[in-house]
Amino acid sequence: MPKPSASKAAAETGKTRRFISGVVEGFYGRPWTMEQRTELFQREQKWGLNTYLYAPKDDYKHRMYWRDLYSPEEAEKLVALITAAKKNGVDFIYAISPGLDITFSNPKEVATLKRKLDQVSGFGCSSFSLLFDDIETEMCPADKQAFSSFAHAQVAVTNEVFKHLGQPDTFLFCPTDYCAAFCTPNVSQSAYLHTVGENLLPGIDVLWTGPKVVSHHITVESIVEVSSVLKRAPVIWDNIHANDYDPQRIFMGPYKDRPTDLIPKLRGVLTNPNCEYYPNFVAIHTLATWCRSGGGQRDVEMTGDDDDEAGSDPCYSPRRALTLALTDWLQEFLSTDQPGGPRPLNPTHLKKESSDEEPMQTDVGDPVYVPGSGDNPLFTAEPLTLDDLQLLSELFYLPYEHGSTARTMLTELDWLKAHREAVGEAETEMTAEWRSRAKCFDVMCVAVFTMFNRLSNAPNRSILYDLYNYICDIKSGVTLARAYVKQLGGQSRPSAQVMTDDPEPWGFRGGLSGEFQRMLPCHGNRDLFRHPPMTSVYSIRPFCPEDKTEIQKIHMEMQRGEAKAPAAALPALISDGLAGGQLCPSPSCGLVLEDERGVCGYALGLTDTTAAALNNQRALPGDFPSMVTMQLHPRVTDPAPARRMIGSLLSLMKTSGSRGVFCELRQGDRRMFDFYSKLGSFTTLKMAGLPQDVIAMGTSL
Ligand code: GDL
Repeated sequence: MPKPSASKAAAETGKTRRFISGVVEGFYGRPWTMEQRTELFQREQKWGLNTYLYAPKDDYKHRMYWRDLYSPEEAEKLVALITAAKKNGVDFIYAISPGLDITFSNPKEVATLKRKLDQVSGFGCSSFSLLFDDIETEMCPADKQAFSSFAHAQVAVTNEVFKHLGQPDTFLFCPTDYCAAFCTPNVSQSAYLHTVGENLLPGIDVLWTGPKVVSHHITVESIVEVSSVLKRAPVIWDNIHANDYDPQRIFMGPYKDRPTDLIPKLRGVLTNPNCEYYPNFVAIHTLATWCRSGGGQRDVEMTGDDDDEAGSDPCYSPRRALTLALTDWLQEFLSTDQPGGPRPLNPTHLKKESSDEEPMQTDVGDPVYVPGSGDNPLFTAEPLTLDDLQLLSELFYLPYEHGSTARTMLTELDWLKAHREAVGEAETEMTAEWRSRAKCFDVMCVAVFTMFNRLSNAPNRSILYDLYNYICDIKSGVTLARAYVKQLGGQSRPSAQVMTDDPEPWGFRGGLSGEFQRMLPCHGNRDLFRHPPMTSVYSIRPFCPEDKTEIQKIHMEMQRGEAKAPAAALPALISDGLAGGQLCPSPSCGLVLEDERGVCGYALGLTDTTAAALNNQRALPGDFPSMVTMQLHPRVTDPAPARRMIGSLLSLMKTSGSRGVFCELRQGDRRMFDFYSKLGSFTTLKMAGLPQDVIAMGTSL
């Protein structure tokens, strides 16, 4: 017998329902353990969060095998979990995702769904959710006959299940169009959302991720708009800290870019954070701070200040919320989490003293080894500091933003590169400013290594192990950058480990996926770090025959510029045929650079130059059977897109089987000569038959 709806009762008595706040375990990949979830409930209670939505995408019986009932062993664990949630004042919402293969119009399917939820209800669970995210939107023939749209099918089943369960106080529905970017043509005109808004029973709340799947900002206006279509305030499913889409990223920056003015306009916020449980301390702690800051009252502690971005929130400062979180997290790092693990670090243990004091007794009664005067001193590490955690958070900040130290490191590396290039290859004397900034960069790199060492020695191993891959990765990246700056400053030879012909496997960073990315013409276009403001936005795309005229124009214009005399006076290059349109680039070996005005550069390659070289009476240099030619319109003053374009072309040529490429340059073309010289990999070649004022340069691939 369905019991009366508590939410309806609340609505009738005018009682406001509590703001839903907490965590959704809704990511792809390895679900959290029961122990981690139980610990999460304790944290939620401590920090004032009230909800946990159970929705692990890769838990068999949540999605793929949603029809299957839980075994007695599984049931026992779920009962314990639901009990633990209750004990900690956390509302446990059980979600199920039947959308992969349910036939909405088949009563047997609906009965199966009810049976499954009845089983979970029997475990003591009283809050439920039906999720229809990330599924095929095409209905099967039977459903097409029964329902006028996909939204109607979902709403009919959801309403029926909601009623079957006695109209629970908390019942959430995740639509298939769960963010503005998925709505056609937009939120206010989305037929799907209108159907949901008009037909879903009022006691059911709707999940929404904001403008995008991972929303950078969520504005009050956007929520007002979607609420009017849905006819209810949504519960935000926030993917700001989710990292299941990129194995190299993890997010430990503060909850951010959601004004606290949103709170009265929302039904709740649930964060779907990183797959790794322990590094979510910051994500959940700062969300809790944000939720507490939303009473409309200025909190002196939390008020944004000059250090926060312009237009900062009067009630919430991400910077301060982060410091609060990191201060608490530090205590956890410093406490041993497993028997037999290292003792909590105590600064007095750190002195490398040899003494003839009595050995100290440990908990288990083993004598502590104290090295004698001639012995090796004990390995010691300084304890982790708040500054280390601050740095960790800044290196792994947020999906659309690096933390301030990370930004400074990128800016400095960029400056050091650009200014070393400006000085020129021949000059070895660097300016005092360059040296001093290189030194500061080095200090920043060392701080990363120190942080790595202290983290690796932290007594809490569970947190460390969750972070390990990420901190190793950043350590390697910073090591490479540091070596590169030293090389630029003439302090070391080109990084031996990286440039060798026979690298260790860590020389092939990123594996196959890395290779795919480097091969794509747009590789590098999507860096989170923006270079100093540029006036143009460039894109690189594959060459097509229609580009020939524009390429010829740039080619002719540059020739005129070089010669300051009629083109006929210039020595002929093999590549003139490529740029002039008489020769075609080899398949997939042509790229075109465009800005807002159109084609502004090209890079073309010929994998086998034998015939073309013969026509020009040249003898090909043995190891360089292929040729490239590249040119940029003078309006392109930024060297970065050109570097990206030649990098991509070389990758494409390598994939096409080339082992070495050369290019020919007229001596008047200083610009391209400087460009190739600064790339580092091209060197001048000897080539028989070369006209006097033509230079050949080449690189192995
Ligand atoms: C999604 C998925 C979620 C995933 C997230 C980030 C929702 C409603 N669904 O689209 O399971 O973790 O992206 O990759 O967000």
